[in-house]
Amino acid sequence: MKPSHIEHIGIAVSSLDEVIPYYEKLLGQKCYSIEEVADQKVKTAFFKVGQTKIELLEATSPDSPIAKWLEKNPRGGVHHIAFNVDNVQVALDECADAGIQLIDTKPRKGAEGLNIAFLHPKSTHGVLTELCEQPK
Ligand code: CMX
Repeated sequence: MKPSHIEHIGIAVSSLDEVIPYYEKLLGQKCYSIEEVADQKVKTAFFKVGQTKIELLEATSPDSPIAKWLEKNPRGGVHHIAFNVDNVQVALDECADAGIQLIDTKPRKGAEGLNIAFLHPKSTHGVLTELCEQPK
């Protein structure tokens, strides 16, 4: 697996409305998209810095991964890092062969129509890692 670039950095927040103005000021741009991803139980807000996006994540349900993470990290912060790969299924198979624990054994649909899959932080040295493939 050889990712082309960091697709996005996922940042967990308690409230998009509270945090979006900070990033708009910091990055000198308007948030270009807000999208709910029902499958992941999140609402996302996106910014772009070069090829890499900043993805703010708000929970849409108490059992969302973001709600659970915020219980332990109430101030919010970096939740995951996402790498862009050509083919998520091929990359997942390579990770499994290398003994990395997968959260998803098959790609799912994420925000912006990307194919996505997660690797478990217990086998990635504590960093929740996402693999992303652009829609064809
Ligand atoms: N980064 C690093 N470690 C994390 C973590 C994160 N984001 N989230 C949880 N963990 C750690 C916990 O600290 C805990 O470690 P310890 O056992 O040492 O205490 C361990 O993982 C288990 O955590 P948990 O609170 O019991 O949470 P769960 O097992 O229920 O779930 C995880 C953890 C990573 C499997 C789950 O959050 C998951 O499936 N994540 C992938 C999907 C996701 O995060 N979706 C939201 C983003 C969607 C998007 O980008 O569109």
